[in-house]
Amino acid sequence: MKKRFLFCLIILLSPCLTSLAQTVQVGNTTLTQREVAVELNIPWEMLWGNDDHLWVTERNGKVLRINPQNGNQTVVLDYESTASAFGESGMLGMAMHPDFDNTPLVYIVYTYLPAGTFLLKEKLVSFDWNGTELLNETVLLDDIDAGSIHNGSRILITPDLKILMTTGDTGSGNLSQDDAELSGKILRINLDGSIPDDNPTPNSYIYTLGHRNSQGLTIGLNNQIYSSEHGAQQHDEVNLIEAGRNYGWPNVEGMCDNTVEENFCAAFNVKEPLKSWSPCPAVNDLVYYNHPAIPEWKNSLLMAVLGGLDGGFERISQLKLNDNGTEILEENQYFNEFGRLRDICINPHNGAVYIATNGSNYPGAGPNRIIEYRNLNFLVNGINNPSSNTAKQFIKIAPNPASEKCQVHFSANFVGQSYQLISYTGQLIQTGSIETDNLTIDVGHLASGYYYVKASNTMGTITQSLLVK
Ligand SMILES: [Ca+2]
Ligand SMILES: [Ca+2]
Ligand SMILES: [Ca+2]
Repeated sequence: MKKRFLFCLIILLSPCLTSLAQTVQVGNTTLTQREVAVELNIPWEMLWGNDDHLWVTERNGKVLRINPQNGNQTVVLDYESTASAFGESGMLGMAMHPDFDNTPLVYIVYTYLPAGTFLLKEKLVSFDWNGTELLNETVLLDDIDAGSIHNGSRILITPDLKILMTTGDTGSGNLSQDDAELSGKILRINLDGSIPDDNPTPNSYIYTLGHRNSQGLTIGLNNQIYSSEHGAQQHDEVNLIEAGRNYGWPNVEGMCDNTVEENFCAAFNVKEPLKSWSPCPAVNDLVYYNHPAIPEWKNSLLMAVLGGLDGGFERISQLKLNDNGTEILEENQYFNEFGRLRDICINPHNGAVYIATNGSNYPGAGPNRIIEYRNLNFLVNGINNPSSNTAKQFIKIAPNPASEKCQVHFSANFVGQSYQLISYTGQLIQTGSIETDNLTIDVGHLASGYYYVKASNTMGTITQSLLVK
């Protein structure tokens, strides 16, 4: 059942960084919406970094580090010419070393064309973080077959310091059952790129097989691993991952529920999904939520859903688990008004969630945004909003929505820079210089719709949406 939820507009009385605040009700908990950033370029992976920033891969090859308070974004890696992005390929999953303070390594998967070839490949690498940028790329595992479709790839570092990495079948389903191929699998890899001694098959990276294209991977209670997986037309899946098991593709879709599938499942140790969906809504990132800030979501998987080939299923699904995490008890759906939802992450301090939108249609039209949902009544150390006053960079727009003129208030460090007003379809509407920290912009001549103001200074770039009515 789809759960309907209420939106209400809150007239903004307090000086915070968003001009439009909407709320969403989750049972007895009220979540307040806030736009963190707009104008991203197909945000693919978004995670909460140990440095309390959002880290985002853009599929076209950049890594951004975003201040969740004010949306300031800096490019910490620009691999647009290296990570070959076409179709579904490009820069994909990312994870940080669990002891990032002492071992500042960032792990990334991206696709590439080896010199002199036209055969796309995929590799897992690490970079050093020097506080400003990612550098010193180290290859851990490369030469994995890739394609314009079905490349996975989420990565997860488990408490025993192994990397789990999903790979896709590259459009060739027969690879998924072939234990000589790394495609269509979940791989388990030491942090230095070698094969763990305790993998299910000696001298093999393969941890599980029979996957089509898994693009969600997370860890829950008792270190249980869950993945989401795209089906073909029917049977998107969420799976509980067990070492050495076969997940069926391409011989089995969804449950083992016809004679041919039952025979295959019995012969090849197939693990059925915890849940499957038909027609495919295009399931993507998974995170495990267990924070007290949203009690209704405790012990749940939150799953970003892209919407399916023809759209219509875009949402975040809350999948409530049983106490030992082995069953999905119910599904509730939220946030279905932003288009394709690719990714979700959690602020571990205040329990807020961030969702990354991938625009209205495949494979990533704008607007690509990051939106926060937070229970403002949940206090961290008795304080409601400890860092909102420390934001040193901001753009505030009022009124918003606007129909004739609006005031755009920039933080003082933008004075002397220029701003851009851009439509959600990417058209540059106007530019101007920020001569004072408070500009009046005439929007009366603009077509109704969403726009955003963008400004940069030495601290980085920030954006703020504006609705013209
Ligand atoms: Ca994520
Ligand atoms: Ca399966
Ligand atoms: Ca089936």
